[in-house]
Amino acid sequence: MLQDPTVEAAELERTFIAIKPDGVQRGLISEIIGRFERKGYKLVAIKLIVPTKEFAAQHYDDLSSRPFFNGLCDFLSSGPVVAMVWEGQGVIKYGRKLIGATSPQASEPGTIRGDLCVQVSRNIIHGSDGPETAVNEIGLWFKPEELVSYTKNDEKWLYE
Ligand code: IDP
Ligand code: MG
Repeated sequence: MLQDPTVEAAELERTFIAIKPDGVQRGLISEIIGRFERKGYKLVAIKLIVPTKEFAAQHYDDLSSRPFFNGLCDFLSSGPVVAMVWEGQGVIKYGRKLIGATSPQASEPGTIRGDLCVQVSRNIIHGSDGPETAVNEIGLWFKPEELVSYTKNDEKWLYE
């Protein structure tokens, strides 16, 4: 079989996904995880955590000059968050497609935000927006030993 090393590397791509406090409180954990799982991505880390406001501010560091920053950090630290790492070919970019646009009003039906929420400040899910952000966010939320490498039975049916 011909092996293209770039494809192999891409399959190991990882992204950070978080179900925000509104998604947890609204009982959408399994719905959201199910969408990533059914697509064919592999869950490599997961935990339930109530972030401190300082931690939330670190996570949203790039938005610190925005008027909604304080409210956003208050909100992210207001209750349990499901922090996850998902792996798969193209998962960073396609994960964002599954999530939809930042504003649920602009998200297409069929996307997580398009189907399941209404307001930009209560948009239920976070996903890394690029390879560099993904590495940084995974490093912020997880210790290396919390990431589990394993072979999933369906990989031979998802990838040739
Ligand atoms: P993203 O979550 O789609 O990557 P970002 O622009 O990175 O969107 O913003 C981070 C989060 O900040 C959004 O998911 C949303 O919860 C919140 N946010 C973004 N824009 C606004 C706004 O105009 N008002 C209130 N909250 C906002
Ligand atoms: Mg973002």
